[in-house]
Parts: sequence; C-alpha cells; structure tokens
Amino acid sequence: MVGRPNVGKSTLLNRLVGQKVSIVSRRPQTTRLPVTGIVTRADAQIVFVDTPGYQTEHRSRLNRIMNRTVLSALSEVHAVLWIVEALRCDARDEVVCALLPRGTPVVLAINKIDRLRERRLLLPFIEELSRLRPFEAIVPVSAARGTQTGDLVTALAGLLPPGPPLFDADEITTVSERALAAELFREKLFNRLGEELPYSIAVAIDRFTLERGVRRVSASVLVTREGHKGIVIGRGGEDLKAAATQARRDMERLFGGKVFLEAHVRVRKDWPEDAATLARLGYAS
Ligand SMILES: Nc1nc2c(ncn2[C@@H]2O[C@H](COP(=O)(O)OP(=O)(O)OP(=O)(O)O)[C@@H](O)[C@H]2O)c(=O)[nH]1
Ligand SMILES: [Mg+2]
Repeated sequence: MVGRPNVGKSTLLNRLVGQKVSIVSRRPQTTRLPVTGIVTRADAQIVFVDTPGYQTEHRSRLNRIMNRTVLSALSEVHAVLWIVEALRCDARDEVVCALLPRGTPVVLAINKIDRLRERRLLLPFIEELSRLRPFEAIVPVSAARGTQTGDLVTALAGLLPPGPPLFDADEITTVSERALAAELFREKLFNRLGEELPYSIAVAIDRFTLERGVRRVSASVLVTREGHKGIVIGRGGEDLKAAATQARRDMERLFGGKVFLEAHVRVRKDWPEDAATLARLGYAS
C-alpha cells in the first residue's frame, strides 16, 4: 500500500483487517514504519503492507528512512496497491506513480469517494489516471465507510501466486505488541497536539512485560525541545494522562487483556537525526 501522505492508506488497512493495526491521524506523515495487516478469506490470504506516505518535502534522516521503507516494500511484494484521493491527484502523487515497479501488477484505489459532491466527475478522473500506466484494476473506495473495499481484496487476490496460507486465520498483523503499543500511544498524542509538534514526537517503549494476562508498559515520549515538554504534558498533566488513557484502552481492545501504561516525557534534541535513537525506536536505518 503506497501513496503520498494522508490519502488514507492506514485507514484502508484497518478497514480491510477489521481492527486498528495502523495508526491514523488527520495530519500527513503519520505512519513511520511498515505495518502488516493480514486478511484471510476462504479463497485467499493477503498480507498487506502499509507504508509511510512518500515524502517530497521534509528531509530529516527519519524522512529518508520513511522513504526507503516505501521503496523496499515496493521491491518485495507480489502486487502493489497505489492509493490516491478522489479528484486530487497532484505532483506528489505523480512522484509515487513514477516509483511503481514495472514488473509488478498495480491496482489503483481512489479513496475518499464519500467526500465527492458530484459523482459524475469521477469517470473523467478515472480516465485521466488510467493513462498514467497500466493498472490491473481501478477501484473507487471509501476507507472510512467501507464502500467497495471488498472489490479491492478480490482484485488483489487474483494477482497473488497460489500457495498455502502463511498465517492462521485469526492472525491480523506481524507487528509486535511492543511496537503496536508505541504506535497507539503516538496516535493519541498526535491527535491532541497542534500543527507542527507531532512531527517532532516519538514514543519509545522502555519496558513491556506480560504476566498472568496483564501487560505493563513503560513509555517515553521523546520531544526535540524543552518547551515542548509542557505542551505534551498539559496543564496539571492532563493532556498526557488523557492520551495515555485512550492508548491504554486501544491496547486492551487489541491485545485482549488488562494494560497498565506509564509515561514520561524526555527531551532528545535531535532524535529525528540520530541513528541510534532511530534504531531504538524501531525505525530501521
Ligand atoms: N472522508 C474520508 N476521510 C478519510 C478516508 N480515509 C481516510 N480518511 C481520513 O484521511 C486522514 C488521513 O488518513 P490516514 O489513514 O492516516 O492516511 P495515510 O495515507 O495513512 O497517511 P500517512 O500515514 O501520513 O501517509 C484521516 O483524517 C482519515 O480519517 C475516507 O475514505 N473518507
Ligand atoms: Mg498511514
């Protein structure tokens, strides 16, 4: 699953899997790691790989790693799902289109069709896109509402090589609980913060234990400036506490058991540039 930032890749993955495995926010650059989502049907099993939105602007080491994640995913898959927004294909989308490998089948999903006021504009848009390169299928969808997402699965299933399923039917991701915990917490922080701050935030899991069905998670929220600390924590610690509570609830739902989450905010001035910290955060360098 590739596309420019914010087109709805992660929303679509969650819709296909039926659970939140990949975090979503209204801001671009939300996904930083490749996130797998496994869909098992009677006739097929598809392992989707959600990727970070391909960056054409920001240029930190983190951004370069995010872009490399996209390229390596593209080189390793049996089929590519390229996602664009309905009626909004711009230069950033064309950059992604140029990355699509020649030898791999590509399905194009046109997302957010629930937002369309005039449906008749969709047909000329599809025609325009179909000239960019060959596609196995072009499927208009709404990830938010689940419109036609089943057709997407059917189109992709037809492109996969025959073979036994790789995963049990109840498995939904290969991402570790530890990494999922960090991501869910980051999502809640992202959603609470103002415009620029989210990009300078990361969540590191210092400790994750599972004992008699109870998970204890200790997390550090990394910020790049002393002044950001107070913003993340909020007055009386309220914001951090609320984000942690929401994250804990999501974790309990996803992991199926009680979770205790403890959080600290730490200043790490140049974590988006620091190879060791990026590696520790699970962002391969
Ligand atoms: N109206 C509408 N909004 C959608 C739809 N799909 C996603 N969104 C919204 O679009 C925004 C971005 O969604 P994400 O799923 O985080 O997008 P993404 O492509 O994964 O973004 P990055 O990880 O930053 O590349 C969120 O506010 C979603 O709620 C859709 O089908 N309809
Ligand atoms: Mg995403």
